[in-house]
Amino acid sequence: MERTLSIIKPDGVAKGLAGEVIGRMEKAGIRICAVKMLRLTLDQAKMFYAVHKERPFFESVTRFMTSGPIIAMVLEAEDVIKKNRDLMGATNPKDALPGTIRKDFATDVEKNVVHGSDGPQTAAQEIKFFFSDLEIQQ
Ligand code: IDP
Ligand code: MG
Repeated sequence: MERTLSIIKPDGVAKGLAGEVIGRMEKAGIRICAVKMLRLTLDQAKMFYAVHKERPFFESVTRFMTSGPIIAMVLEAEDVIKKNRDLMGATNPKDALPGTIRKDFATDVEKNVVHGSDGPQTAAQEIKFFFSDLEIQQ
């Protein structure tokens, strides 16, 4: 069993897509073992996206991530990092496959509805960023 961190970003929450996104995950056999809604501060958003701090979109994406509440979740399944990335689709909705969350609902390359960890190490790091062990259902 593998775990990953998923976020329904401020645009996804504002558009009322929480149920749709979670439904797609559950239909794919993914178990949700932790969930919380919160609003990031700018400092927290910059910490979360620190890996992108030299990129031209860093200021904009961190501001966007603080623009409203988000829903952070820990997902569990076999090969869930890849399963979740497949459900999400490519970063830019223009490149995303039909039937993916981003193809169906993203506004643009920044406001793309969902986040998903991209590897085992980032998954562990990102889960820890949002959740303590006590908040995750075994
Ligand atoms: P990912 O979310 O598919 O893993 P990353 O490259 O890790 O994509 O980028 C993190 C987030 O930064 C993206 O989901 C998106 O919100 C934003 N982003 C990425 N590339 C661009 C860009 O070229 N312009 C604006 N925002 C971007
Ligand atoms: Mg990424």
